[in-house]
Amino acid sequence: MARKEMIAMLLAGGEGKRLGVLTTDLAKPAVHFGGKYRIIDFALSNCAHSGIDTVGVLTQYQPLVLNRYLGIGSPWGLDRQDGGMSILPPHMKPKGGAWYEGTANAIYQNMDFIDSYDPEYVLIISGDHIYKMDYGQMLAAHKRTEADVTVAGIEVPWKEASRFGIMRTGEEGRITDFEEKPKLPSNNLASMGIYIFAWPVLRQFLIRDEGNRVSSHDFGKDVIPAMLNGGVKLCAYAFHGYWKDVGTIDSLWEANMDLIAERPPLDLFSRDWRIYSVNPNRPPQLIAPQAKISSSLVTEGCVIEGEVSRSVLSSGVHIGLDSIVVESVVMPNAKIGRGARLYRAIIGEGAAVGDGEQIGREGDETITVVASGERNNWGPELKEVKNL
Ligand code: ADQ
Ligand code: ADP
Repeated sequence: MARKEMIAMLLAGGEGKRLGVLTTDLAKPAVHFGGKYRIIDFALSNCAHSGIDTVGVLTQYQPLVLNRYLGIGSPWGLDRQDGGMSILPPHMKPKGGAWYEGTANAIYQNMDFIDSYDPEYVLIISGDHIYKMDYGQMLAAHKRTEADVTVAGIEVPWKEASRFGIMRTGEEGRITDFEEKPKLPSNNLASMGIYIFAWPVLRQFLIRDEGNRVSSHDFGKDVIPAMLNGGVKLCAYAFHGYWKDVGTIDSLWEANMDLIAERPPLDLFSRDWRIYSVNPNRPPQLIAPQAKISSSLVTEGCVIEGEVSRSVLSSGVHIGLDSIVVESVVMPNAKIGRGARLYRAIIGEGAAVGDGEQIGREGDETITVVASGERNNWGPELKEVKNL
């Protein structure tokens, strides 16, 4: 293999428990987002724009749809002989083999893959974040501070701080404290779970962590704290753009709503940082005479007969006559019956909401989720549409 200065390892194998019925048969990075994307598109597009041409994708939980979607990495410019995309599921080795335990163990089990590129740096990223980030700028900061490890950090609202790894920094951004998901956070500078490591340093600590019987083999819980205690130089890279971990129902809904805010904090329309995705190749969206649509994202293959406002519709969604859809996220090929009412709902892929059914309540803050239905059905058919 040709030598690479930096390769990326994308963690995409977690169970995504907190997304509940949306991830029972689907890995979280493959969950649909923003109408025409899947969550993993953001990290992969960032790699493409940052000039990273070698990406290992670590998969484990429910990988079927994800693998099929990633293919050979063409939308992200990763269909290449020299580097490119490699899907890395757990595998057997001469000395046995095992499922990936924590995130650090997943990387440990793929040390040979990393070694084959003899990289100076390894970028670890996650498949469940919505953001645009130039990893090249982060690498430049890593070199400037002469750190062994750089952890991307962002200030989060205090009430959310206990969902993240929380850092404190001293001079020149050097990390002095790190606590994974503290019950009582002492700061609101969160780790974004995006790390650049000097590969020899990470390699050494991964081997050490494997030998530690009480470790859960996780970056945030084990490896980063061990490095801090071991005198390794860790620096924070302050990120000031939009970043959202969409690991919970509320955050997934919020991130979708952010796209249709009056001034969207994340611009999907900018030409120079496009988010690449696999085109669903559906017919154009059809807006029937009775339909009303405002402040919404509507993807191809949708048929709209009812009223839709402040909502995000994925491809092949049918919104029936006399139905009302407000502040909702509808995944591909879901069918909303006649006269149905949706308020702050997330409707799973291929789900059917019956005629006259109501999901969520007007004025209620909570987000209601309807489980995915048949994943392979093919959206609405024209003969269902009346009065065209
Ligand atoms: P979490 O959000 O809890 O915390 P974690 O569960 O470690 O993240 O998952 C990170 C990524 O790794 C996800 O994309 C997940 O799918 C994947 N993953 C998890 N287990 C895996 C396994 N065994 N094999 C392969 N992939 C796996 C982390 C950090 C925090 C930080 C947040 C930011 O630990 O410090 O604040 O990310 O979101
Ligand atoms: P925004 O996301 O703020 O709307 P644009 O997408 O219009 O910004 O991009 C402005 C410039 O900044 C472009 O050159 C784009 O490539 C770059 N850019 C966008 N997001 C980021 C980011 N998170 N980190 C680094 N550069 C970025």
